[in-house]
Amino acid sequence: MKIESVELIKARLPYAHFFETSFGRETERHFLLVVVRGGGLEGYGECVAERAPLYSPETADTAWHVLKDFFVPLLFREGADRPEDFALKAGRFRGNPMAKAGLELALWDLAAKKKGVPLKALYGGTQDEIAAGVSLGIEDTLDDLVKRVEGYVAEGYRRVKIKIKPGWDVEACAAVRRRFPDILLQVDANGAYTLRDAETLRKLDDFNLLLIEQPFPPYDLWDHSRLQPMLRTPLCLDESIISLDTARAALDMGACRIINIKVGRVGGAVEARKIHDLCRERDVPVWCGGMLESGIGRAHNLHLASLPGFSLPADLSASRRYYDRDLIDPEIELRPGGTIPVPPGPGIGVHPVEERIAAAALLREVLRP
Ligand code: OSB
Ligand code: MG
Repeated sequence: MKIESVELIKARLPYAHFFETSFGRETERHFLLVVVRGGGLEGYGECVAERAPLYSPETADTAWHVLKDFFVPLLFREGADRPEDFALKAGRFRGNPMAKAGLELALWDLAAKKKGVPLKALYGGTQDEIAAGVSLGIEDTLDDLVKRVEGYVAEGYRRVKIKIKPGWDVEACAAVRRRFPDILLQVDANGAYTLRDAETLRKLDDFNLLLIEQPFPPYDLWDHSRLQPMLRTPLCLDESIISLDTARAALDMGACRIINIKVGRVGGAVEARKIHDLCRERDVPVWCGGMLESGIGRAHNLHLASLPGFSLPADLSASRRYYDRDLIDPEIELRPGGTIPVPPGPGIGVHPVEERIAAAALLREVLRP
C-alpha cells in the first residue's frame, strides 16, 4: 500500500505515580507517536526513546531528527511499505533502534489493518492473553514499597519486579519477601553495579528471585558472563541485548539465562521475532519488557508477547498503573486472573483518541513524499 503521509507527534504524559530507577526519578513520560496513512487507513507506532539519554543513547529529539531526515525519506524514496522491506532497507543505518522501531511498528499496524486481521496473526502469535507483571520503582521508604506491592498483588498481578540500586537492594528484597514469601519476584538494576559488587549481588540469591535484570552497564557482556556462574539466580539482560547478534553472543558467553525482549530496544518487530526464535530454539525463556508506553505502544507489546516463546510474565500492566488517562479508549485493564487480553480487532486493535493525543502533543509534523 502506498504511504501518503507520515505524521510525527512528540508527546508528554504525566505518570500516575513517579517512577524512580537507578537513573533517577521521573514524573512524566516523553515519547513519539508515528502515524502512517495510506488507502484510507492509519497505522500507529510508538517510539519509546525518552527525554534524556539514560536508559539508551537515543532521546525523543534524536529519534525525531533521525525519523524525519533519514527513515521517513527512505520509506518515501524506496517505497518500502511492507514492514519487512522497511526493516531490511533501514538496516543500512546504524543504531537508532527506537526511531526505526517507531516507524516499523506503524507499518505493521497498517499492514494488519489492510488485511483486516489482528497484528498477532501477522506475527504468528499463539497466545490470546498475556500474563501481566508490574514493575515498581524505588520509593522513599521500604514501607511505601511494601504498600505498593500489596496493592498490585491484591489486584492480581502475576509477578512483581522491583527496581534496585546500591543501597536499595538486599533490604528492599528482604522487606518484600517478609510480607510475600511466595510471589514471583524479580529485580532490575538498570546497570547500576559492577563486578566489584559481586558480594552484594550474591546476597540476592537468598530471596528466591525469578531473575536479576541487567546488573551491569549495557556494554559489559563479558562481566555478566563472569557474574552468572557466581550466582544461583538467573541473570536476565535488557539494555545489553540490542540485536540478534548480541543475543547470540550473550547466550554463547553465558552472560544470561533469560532475555527481556523490547521491540524498541532492538529496532523493531522483525529483529524482536528473530531473537524470540533463537531463544525458542535454545530453550531460553523470554518475556516482554516495557518502557512505560502509552496504550498504543502497550498494544503493540501485547501482540508481540503473544508469540509462543514468551513464557514468563511481561512488564505489561493496566493503563491506570501508568497514567490517569491513557491515549486509547477503552483503556487496557487487568483481567481477574492477572492477564491482559491481546486486543482482537484489526491491527493493534485499540482506538487512539485524537483529543487526548492533541492534549499530550508538544509538537506535530506531517511529512509527505
Ligand atoms: O528497565 O525495564 C526497564 C521503564 C523505562 C525504562 C526502562 C525500564 C522500564 C520498566 C517499566 O521497568 C516496565 C513497564 O513498562 O511496565
Ligand atoms: Mg530493565
